[in-house]
Amino acid sequence: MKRIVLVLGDQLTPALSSLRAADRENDVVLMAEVIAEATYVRHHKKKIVLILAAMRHFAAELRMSGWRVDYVTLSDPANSGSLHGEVMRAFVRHGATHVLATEPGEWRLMREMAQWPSVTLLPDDRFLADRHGFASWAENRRGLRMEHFYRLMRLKTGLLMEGDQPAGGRWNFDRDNRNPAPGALALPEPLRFESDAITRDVLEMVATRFPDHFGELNPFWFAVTRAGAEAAFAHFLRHGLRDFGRYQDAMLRGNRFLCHSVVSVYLNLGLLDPLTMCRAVEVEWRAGRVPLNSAEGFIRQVIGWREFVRGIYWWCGPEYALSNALGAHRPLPAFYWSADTHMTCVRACVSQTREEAYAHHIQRLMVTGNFALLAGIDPHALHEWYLAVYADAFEWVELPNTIGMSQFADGGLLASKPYAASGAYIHRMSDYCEACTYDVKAKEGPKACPFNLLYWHFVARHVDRLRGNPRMVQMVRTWEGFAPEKQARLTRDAERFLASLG
Ligand code: FAD
Ligand code: DLZ
Ligand code: SF4
Repeated sequence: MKRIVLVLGDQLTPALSSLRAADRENDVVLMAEVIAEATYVRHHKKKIVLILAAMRHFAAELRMSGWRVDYVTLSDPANSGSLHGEVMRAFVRHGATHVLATEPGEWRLMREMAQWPSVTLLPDDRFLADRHGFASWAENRRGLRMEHFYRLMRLKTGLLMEGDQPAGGRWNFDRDNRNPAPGALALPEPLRFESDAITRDVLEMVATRFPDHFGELNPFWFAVTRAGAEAAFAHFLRHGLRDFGRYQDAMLRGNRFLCHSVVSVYLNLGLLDPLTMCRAVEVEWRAGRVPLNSAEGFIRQVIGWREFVRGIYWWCGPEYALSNALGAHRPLPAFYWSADTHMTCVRACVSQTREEAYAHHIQRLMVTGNFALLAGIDPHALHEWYLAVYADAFEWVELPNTIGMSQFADGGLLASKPYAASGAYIHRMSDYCEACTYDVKAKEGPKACPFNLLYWHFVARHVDRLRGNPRMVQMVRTWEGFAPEKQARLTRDAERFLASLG
């Protein structure tokens, strides 16, 4: 029986489970650029280029290694516009009757593909923790904490272990990782790549077909091949990893990447392998080239957070996307698209997102995420924003980060407390406030930093819920200790600001 092996845009891995199970002699690999996948949210232009250019390069690599690949471009006049339509057309072209595929990374497609008439879906085993293993771990626990899960992953992989003990005597070195940034000049930059003819074709096509999508197309400098992604990661190992831990939480107007690896874009497409990366990081530490806090910090993000959020995504089911435990319903302010705001921190993060389709974790969590949390923005609208604007955004990783970590919309399933902070946090970790119309030190009045005003408004809105959280109860007591006139002034100023959001 001849089969169609459907390989999706974020499955660009030669050892993918579907390719391992396929027969190179008889089966046909199908890769299809379809409008439905480019528009289920209106992805950033750079994200579309990254994915389609990487798909085209991967198809060429598969052909080189002996696969028969049927590649449908977006500009093919017969393109049906959907993955299902393309599979049906491929059945006819190749006389095939069955599809073999690795499970997709989204409930939306998972549910759709499971309905296809003749399909085999294989687990996506490019992760350390399989979905069912995570579910049995999660089901037997009262609370889900990344830190507990992470220790299991350390034990499972042996990464940074001395026997059954963590290297350096601690599992987590985060307390060494909270330095503000040094001068921008001391920092490395990610490796940038020239576009070849294949990528230039995609750039041209995206410019023509998606002119209204958010984001700048040029300069486009992401790698679009495995070799490129590996070079980008090797560059990070050499130049970024040493200070990765120390400056992980810092933000600077003059440097968008600091010591971050900027590899999620490659990892999430399948161009890099998480365990291989972490082993390479461990080698750097064992060779004495990088400190343990950096190596451990990086490894924790990859085998801890990345795996943990994926486990939560599949375990919680499709309804997780609708969580709204804090009852937040304010529409997403227009400046999330335009960057047109006097808040320098938000302006910097949104402008950078528009230009790069990238912002690092603290920019996502403590600036755009924190603002939305404090202002009570509808978490689903925010989720669609994050899914659209970042080149590394796929729902299995984006959704739990947004709904759970950033918005506390799952009521504390993923995070032990809301990541809510006043302007003081942003001031400590960045140089944004120095260039802001607002005064980060002002707590009230027209010049007061909106994060300060909204922080108390947030506490006041959720007094009952926050009182039950040992990590937030002090903030509730502080609010309740304010004189009624002060509470009224803060509430009035915050509401005036919220009304100005439109
Ligand atoms: P580095 O700081 O260099 O970290 C190394 C790697 O660790 C990353 O490449 C990534 O694979 C992994 N990692 C770090 N933190 C996380 C995390 N919280 N969850 C999962 N993996 C993590 N990450 C995505 O890959 N896709 C998303 O769509 C995404 N959406 C997010 C939305 C919000 C609201 C927040 C707060 C975080 C989101 N993250 C997402 C997590 C994190 O911000 C990015 O992984 C990181 O910024 C990618 O940049 P980097 O490769 O330079 O990461
Ligand atoms: C994100 C994306 C885009 C923009 N385009 C395509 C495409 O044309 N063809 C394809 O197979 N995949 C694409 N993708 C990735 C899918 O949306 C992704 O596989 C699902 O979101 C599951 O993670
Ligand atoms: Fe952001 Fe407030 Fe600082 Fe301005 S003063 S940059 S709004 S934190």
